[in-house]
Amino acid sequence: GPAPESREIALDWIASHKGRFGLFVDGGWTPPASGQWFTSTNPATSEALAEIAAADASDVDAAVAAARKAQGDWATLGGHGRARHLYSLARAIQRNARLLAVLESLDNGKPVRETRDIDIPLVARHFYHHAGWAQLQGSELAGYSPMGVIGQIIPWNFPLLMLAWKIAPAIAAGNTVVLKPAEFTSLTALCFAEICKDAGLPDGVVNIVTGDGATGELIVGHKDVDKIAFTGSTEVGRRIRAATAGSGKHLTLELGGKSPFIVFDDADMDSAVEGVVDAIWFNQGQVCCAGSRLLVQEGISDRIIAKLKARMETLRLGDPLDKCIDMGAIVAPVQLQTIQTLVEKGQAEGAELWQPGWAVPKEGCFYPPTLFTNVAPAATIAQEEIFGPVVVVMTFRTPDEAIKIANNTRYGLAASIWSENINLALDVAPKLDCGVVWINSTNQFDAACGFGGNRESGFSREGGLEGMMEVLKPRFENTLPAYQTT
Ligand code: TXE
Repeated sequence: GPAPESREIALDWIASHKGRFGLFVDGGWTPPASGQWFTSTNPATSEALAEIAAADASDVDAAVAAARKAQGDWATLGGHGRARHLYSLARAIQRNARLLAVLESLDNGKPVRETRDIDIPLVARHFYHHAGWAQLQGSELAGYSPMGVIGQIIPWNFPLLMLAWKIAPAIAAGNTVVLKPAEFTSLTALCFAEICKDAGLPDGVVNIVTGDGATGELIVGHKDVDKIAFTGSTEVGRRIRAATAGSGKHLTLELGGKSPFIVFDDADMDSAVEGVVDAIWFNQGQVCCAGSRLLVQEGISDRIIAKLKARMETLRLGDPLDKCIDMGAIVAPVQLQTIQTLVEKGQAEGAELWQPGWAVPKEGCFYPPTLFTNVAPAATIAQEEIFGPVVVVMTFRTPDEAIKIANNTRYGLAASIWSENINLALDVAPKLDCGVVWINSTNQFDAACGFGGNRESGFSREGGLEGMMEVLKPRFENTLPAYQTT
C-alpha cells in the first residue's frame, strides 16, 4: 500500500490555500467575480479535494488584459532573458516533483508511478527544451515574432503535461498566456501558478483561469486573444473552429483518436503484448493516441489474444497512490458512464467482451481492462473514441488490408507497427494517414518532436521546431542590407 505520508504532501499544500483556489491573474490570486466555486474531487475515493473558482466574462477580461499588458516587456526581454525564466521554472518543477506527482494522482486518479516517472519528468523536460528555443530566437528563429496573447484550453487526461506542452513554447517565443485547465483537474495548474510566482516569472506572463466549457467559450470568443490552442474532444474542437472562423485568430487543435496497433505475424509477440498494455492501459486508456484498435495478422491472432488475456489477469488495479498498481481510477463518474455506455453498445452490436476474473474496487471510478473480439469494422466501438481501458481486436490477412482497416476511421492521430521485418514496417508507415507512427514501440514522446494529428484528430504540431512555428508569426520587415534595397 501507499506510504501514509505520501498523500499528506498534497493535502498540506491544499490546506495552505485553505482548500479554496481563486484565479491566478497578473501574478496574484483573485476570487471569481461571480462568487461561484466548484468542487474538485478525488475519483478514486469520491472525496472532495478543493473548491475551485468558476471564472466569468469579467474574470476572463481581467486575465486577457493582464496578459496583454505583460506581453510587450516579455517580448523585449529577449530570448536569452526568457530562457533564464524557463530554466528556473524547469528547476522549480523538479524541486516540487513529489508534490506535483501526488497532487496529480489525487486529482486525476492516475497511478502515482506514472506521474512520478512520466508526467512530471516530461513537464520539466518541456521547459528545459523550450528554454533552448528561446535562446535561438535571435539566430535560428530570426525573422519571427510572437503572436501576442494566446488562449489555451486543455483536457484532464495529462493535466500538467498538457499545460507544459502549451505554456513552454508559447512563453519561450515571447507570448503571454491565459490557460484554462479542465474542470476535473485544476489543481496542478494552480500549483504551477504558485511555482511561477515563487520562481520570479513576471506577473501576467502566465494567467490561470479555472472553470468549465462556458469559461472556455469566453476565452475562445475574447476579442483581444491572438491565438487559441486547444486539446480535447473532436466535438468541442469543431465548435471552437467554427467560433474562431473569420476572427483572424490563429488556431491549434489536438483532438481525439482511434489509433491502430498493427501486429504482423513475424512480430516479437511478447514485446507486442507489452506494447498493447502500454498502448491501451497506460492512464486507463484516457490517452488521445491510445492504441485502441488492435489489428492482428490472422495466423497469430489466437496466440496473441491468449497471451494478452493471461497478461490482463496479472494487471493490478486500485489505489492510484499505491506504487504497485498498474491502473488507477477513471477521471470522473461521467467519463466512467461514457465508457460503460460504449461497452454496452459494443455487446449489443455483437462483439464479444472479455475482462479478467479479478474483482474491481466497488468504491470510486474504476473500470477493468477490457478486450473485445469479433468486432465488425463499422461497429461503434471500432469507430468511436472510448477514452477508457477498452481495446477492440480485428484481424487482417495482408499488409494492404491492414492499411485499409487502419485508415478506416475519421481520426488520424497515431499508429504503432510491430514486425521484425523493418522493410515491411517502413513500407507500411507512410501509408498510414496519421501524424505519428511508432515502429516496435508506442507512446514515445519527446519535447523535441512535433506531435499532432490529421483529419478529425486536428491539425498543427506541438513540440520541437514545428511546435515553435505554431506560436510565432513571420515578421515581414526589410532586413536586407541597404545596398541590396535599391
Ligand atoms: O472533453 P472536452 P471532455 C475526448 C474523449 C472524452 C470526450 C469528452 O473521448 O470521452 O472527449 O471529454 C473545455 N469551448 N477527449 O468532455 O469537453 C473543457 O472545459 C471552449 C479526448 O472532458 O473537449 C476542457 O478544459 N472550451 C481528448 C477542455 O475543453 C470548452 C482529451 C476539454 O474538454 C468547451 C479530452 C467549449 N464549448 C477528452 N467545452 C484528447 N484528444 O486528448 C468544453 N471545453
